[in-house]
Amino acid sequence: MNRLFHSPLSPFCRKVRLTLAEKRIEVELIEERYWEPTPDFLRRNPAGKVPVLRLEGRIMSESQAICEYLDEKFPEPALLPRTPEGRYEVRRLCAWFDDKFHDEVISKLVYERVTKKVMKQGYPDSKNVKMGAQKIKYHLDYMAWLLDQRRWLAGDAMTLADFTAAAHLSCLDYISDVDWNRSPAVKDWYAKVKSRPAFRTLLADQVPGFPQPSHYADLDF
Ligand SMILES: N[C@@H](CCC(=O)N[C@@H](CS)C(=O)NCC(=O)O)C(=O)O
Repeated sequence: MNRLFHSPLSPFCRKVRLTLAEKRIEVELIEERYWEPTPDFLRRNPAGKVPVLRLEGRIMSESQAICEYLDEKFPEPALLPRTPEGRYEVRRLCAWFDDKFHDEVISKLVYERVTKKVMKQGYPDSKNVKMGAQKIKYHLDYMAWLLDQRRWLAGDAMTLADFTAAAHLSCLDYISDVDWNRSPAVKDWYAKVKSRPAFRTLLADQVPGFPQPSHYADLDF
């Protein structure tokens, strides 16, 4: 049985879930409390991080490596362009969201508001929350600037860059931390990604102690 060891509000896990679903690869989702690592979990990934994918007997970690592997192994529908230039731009934007966006926004909002509580690590630090709420504006404006020139984030076709960005934004949307009125272009883009069948798995998520807001699963938000 194929399995994804994951955590519901991890953007890295969400990016892999979107890629698997887009390629119609069925997996059993197993929730991993990565902050209380078991010997089995560390055997699967000595780095002690989720996601971990078990696919056809192979154990894999690191979301970008997993998604690129899946795209090579199951080429349709393609999530990376054919040209080196196109692939470069997708990888650049995946790194933008997985590194910069994660550090400046996710770790300041999702970590402070949700992860800390789940891990019993105390209360949100309001300085960090304020900083994250400030920084997300810059990122939404950058996305709006990209979408002013392109149909999708990395070009004229939907790619892994869109799934990566949407995976991160969807975690924030779960805690109502995205101002969708800031840019109609970003809102339209998110609506397009959100309405794909692959997105359904994310819309069904329920995090104990954090009820899903009503707009979260609404395709007409
Ligand atoms: N570069 C990794 C990052 C994965 C990651 O940081 N996952 C977090 C959950 S969102 C985690 O497992 N953190 C545990 C730790 O850092 O010890 C990837 O893309 O898969």
